[in-house]
Amino acid sequence: NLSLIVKPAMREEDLPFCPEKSPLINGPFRVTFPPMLTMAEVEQKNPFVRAGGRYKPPDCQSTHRTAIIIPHRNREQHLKYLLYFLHPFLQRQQLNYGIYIIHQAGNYTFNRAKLLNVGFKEAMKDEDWSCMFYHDVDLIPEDDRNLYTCDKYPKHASIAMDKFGYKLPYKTYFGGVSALTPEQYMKMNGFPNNYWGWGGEDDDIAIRFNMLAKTRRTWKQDGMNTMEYEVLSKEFRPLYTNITVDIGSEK
Ligand code: NGS
Repeated sequence: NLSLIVKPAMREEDLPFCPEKSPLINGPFRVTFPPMLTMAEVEQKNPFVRAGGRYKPPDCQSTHRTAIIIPHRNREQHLKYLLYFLHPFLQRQQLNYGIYIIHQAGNYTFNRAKLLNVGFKEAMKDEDWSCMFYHDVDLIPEDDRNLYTCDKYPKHASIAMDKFGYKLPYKTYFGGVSALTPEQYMKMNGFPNNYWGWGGEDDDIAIRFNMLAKTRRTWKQDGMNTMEYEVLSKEFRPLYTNITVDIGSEK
């Protein structure tokens, strides 16, 4: 005798809220890179991630809607390993999340901060995200108590990195991984668009909080209100949304 009971799918609004602290959080974990890993294997290991790299906890309503914005060009290996660790990490935190890769088209000088601005604007068209994580492609979190949620103040998440001996390189360092709410972000006119090539943009961003030095004169004229770009494609890949963008070049 077999009976099959088909449970109707729970509507999201009927689910209980997720607990304040996720029971799935374990603390530190060892980051080792499985050799020969393929993107297909990363997909197989993440069966609950939906197209565009979107996820919601199946059994509770998350109060956090976090978008991860990752500037990218020609770093396929880094991206694959980051996704391999990041998806399970975010799921253990019971977040409603989406991962966005902002791919700079062409061969002009890379511009990290402008790509982050594009990521913010494009991601907000998809969903009313409550928190944005601005994330380098070559950084992997090592402890899931480092919550990918936003706070009352802008937050610097990469406060201890292996290449800096697990310390900050300098006190005001704001590079690597940082998090702001959309309100915080718009209040500071987003990030600067005019740092082409390596370095400086994160220091400019940090200074926007207290409006010191050069950015005191420039932040209102250089940011979300002056940004020009053209989206060339937007693809909903299994593990991330891929936005390819032409951001121009240094004048
Ligand atoms: C500073 C850069 C930052 C950079 C930091 C760490 O000097 O953009 O080094 O760099 N500031 C300027 O160039 C003004 S790192 O060691 O990660 O290569 O994030």
